[in-house]
Amino acid sequence: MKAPHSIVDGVIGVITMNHGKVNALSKVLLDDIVLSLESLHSPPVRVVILRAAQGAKVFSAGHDVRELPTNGRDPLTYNDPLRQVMRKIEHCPHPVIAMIEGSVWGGACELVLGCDVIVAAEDSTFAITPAKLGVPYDIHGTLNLIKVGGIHLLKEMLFTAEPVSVIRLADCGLINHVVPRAKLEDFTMNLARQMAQTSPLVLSVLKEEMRVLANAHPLNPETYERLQALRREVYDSHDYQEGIRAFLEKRAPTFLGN
Ligand code: LCV
Repeated sequence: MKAPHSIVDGVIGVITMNHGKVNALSKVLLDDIVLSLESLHSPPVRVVILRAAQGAKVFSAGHDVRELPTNGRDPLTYNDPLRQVMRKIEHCPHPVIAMIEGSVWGGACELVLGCDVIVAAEDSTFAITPAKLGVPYDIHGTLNLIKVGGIHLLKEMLFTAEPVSVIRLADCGLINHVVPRAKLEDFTMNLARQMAQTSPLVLSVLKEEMRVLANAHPLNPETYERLQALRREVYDSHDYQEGIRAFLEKRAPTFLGN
């Protein structure tokens, strides 16, 4: 498996992403995360930790760019494997803690920011990259970014696509804790143990309550169709093809704005 899981102390489920050098979010890796989350859904598990292998330099390089379609199809739809993982995390009855070591890129930022609590090693960074790749971020993903707050910081991250230190992200409230690498595992486990001692019924109800309340943004069909049309302008563009081609050819893209 690319995302095997284990159970620590009888109640803490740990999913470890271990897929190649950079944990690119391929369908294979994301499907494995779904399977692990399903296995950890029921008692005795009370908390889940999502992590990369110990000592990782890259937590995840984001979407597997090689799997993005270049045939005019929407690259990030409802059934995209990342969307399926995000729904699993949202509907998981337990708190899901992201434990971050290394750099987090593109779609992996959404994966992490969509977890319930985030603990990061102090030298970790986050870069949200659609503008560098010419990719139309998906609607739900954009809403999820807005929901975590820090809108000015998020806009800067989206508009520059540059890595930002977790220390700055924590200062802005996007990350819960930043700790030295050597203490990351102990710190995260202790946090998980504290959560595991509380009422699992109350935690699951609170989590679902907050999910429903945070999603109370009705969109009328016309607005939704307009957003889809805006995104389509991007995935039908020269810049989308150029962004992916440049990534695969390991060169800087030449964007034309159309
Ligand atoms: C496929 C990869 C990837 C990768 N996919 O090692 O959110 S959106 O809209 O942006 C969305 C579409 C998305 O998430 O896009 C992906 C965003 N990710 C990035 O922009 C990060 C791209 N990767 C990098 O900048 C570097 O690879 C990092 C800094 C992560 C690691 O650098 P390092 O020097 O340690 P390499 O670059 O040599 O990468 C190792 C292998 O992994 C492939 C990369 O092409 C290389 O393949 P080869 O060994 O075949 O040369 N790789 C890296 N990221 N996202 N493949």
